[in-house]
Amino acid sequence: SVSAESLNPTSAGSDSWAPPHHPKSEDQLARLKTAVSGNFLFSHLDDDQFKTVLDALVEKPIPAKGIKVISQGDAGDYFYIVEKGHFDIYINAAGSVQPGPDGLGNKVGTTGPGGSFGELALMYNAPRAATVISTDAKSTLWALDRITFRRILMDSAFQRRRMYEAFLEEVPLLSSLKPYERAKIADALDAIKYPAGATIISEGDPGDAFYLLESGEAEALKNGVPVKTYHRGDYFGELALLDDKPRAASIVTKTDVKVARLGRDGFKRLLGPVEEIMRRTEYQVDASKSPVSA
Ligand code: 1OR
Repeated sequence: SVSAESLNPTSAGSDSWAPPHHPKSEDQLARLKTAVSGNFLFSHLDDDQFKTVLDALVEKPIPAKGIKVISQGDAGDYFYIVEKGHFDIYINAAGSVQPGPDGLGNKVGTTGPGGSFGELALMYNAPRAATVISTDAKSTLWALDRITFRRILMDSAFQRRRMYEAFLEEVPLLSSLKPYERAKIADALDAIKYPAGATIISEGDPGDAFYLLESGEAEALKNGVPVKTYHRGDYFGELALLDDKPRAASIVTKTDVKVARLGRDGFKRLLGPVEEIMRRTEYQVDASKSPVSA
């Protein structure tokens, strides 16, 4: 309720700031909900926060390809969520003649539906780190103003990025990724704790998530027989997601365990660059030797 909100110092009601409210049609609301459903920065919001952010977002049609939504070096004003269309990201290294269209620099990435960009300048009060340009004839973005972003979305994103930064740097699988790519993974992770003797994955089940082991020890069992032990920095649960197969083994904890869980969507979207590494460590189906050990 309104009165309860104004008593809560962390909520939007504690000072003169009132979040913007941009009314939306049913159609807009439905499209917006779909666009944010795949965005990890939204998955940790409570109902009130979620509603505040939905109200504050503004639809921004991008009517052509080649439109610069963000220019590197500018001050940050909005954070953007992609509903439709694709956008290329360019980074111009200071002080050199730049390749790319209009000397924009090197293309460092692309983002599309469900993705987002423009958070860095708002989080760090820094100039825009990259230029972002539309590549489709028609795109649709949703823009969130800087203040609502900072008040509602930023805390959890910051905490998560900071919490996981050191750990993700230590994970051998992710060592080839850029820090920014690891930050995006941090946004998408959920921390889960298990006591000793718990089953994290059951052989034969369909796969819905990938796991990084943060602390403790777990083992993989095939038909009840231990085949592999996992420690900090190891990962499991990738096979069922890579090839849409049932879980090939059970994973059971040997001690208290903390894992970072990445859902199927995040796995597909964020771990593409290391897919080959995961496939290279493919397990021997032939059980004459003990399977891959760490
Ligand atoms: P911003 O507010 O600085 C530009 O505005 C946005 O481009 C930035 O937030 C990010 O949301 C997005 N490095 C920096 N910014 C990137 C990168 C990136 N990719 C997307 N953005 N990369 C590192 C390159 C060394 C690319 C990593 C794949």
